[in-house]
Amino acid sequence: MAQIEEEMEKKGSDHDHQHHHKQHYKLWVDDAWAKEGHTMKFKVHLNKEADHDVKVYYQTHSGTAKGGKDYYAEKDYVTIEKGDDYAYIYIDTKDDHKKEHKEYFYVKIDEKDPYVKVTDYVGKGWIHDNDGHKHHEKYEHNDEVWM
Ligand SMILES: [Ca+2]
Ligand SMILES: [Ca+2]
Repeated sequence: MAQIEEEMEKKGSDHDHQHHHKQHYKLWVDDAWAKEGHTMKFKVHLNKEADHDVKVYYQTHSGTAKGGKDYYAEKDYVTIEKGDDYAYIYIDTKDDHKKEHKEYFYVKIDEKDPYVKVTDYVGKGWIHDNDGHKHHEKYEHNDEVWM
């Protein structure tokens, strides 16, 4: 028991010490995926609840998926509100009616808030094509193709 109490006291004093300064945060962004034509949701995390509104600046970067062709390129910011520890970045993908492989693009976080340290600033977003299946269905419904 005495040991635990001692331990708690130690933690308590560390905690007090931190409160002499403004809190600092770690921030990271998850990967994401969406069906073509749907909205991609990238989750942005803080390691603890924000004590002020944290603005997160981001922009999209093309991979095999190209801005304007496969998704709508963005340069914007999202706010993690005071009391929250996450927010979502929404990027719309484009339905192009072409049969394709899975394509990807990125969102990259710019470090702008002085109390935030970004530990993973790249989210990779996969677009799952929705045109292959239709093509396949056409064959299934037309037996003559197979004869
Ligand atoms: Ca596409
Ligand atoms: Ca497509």
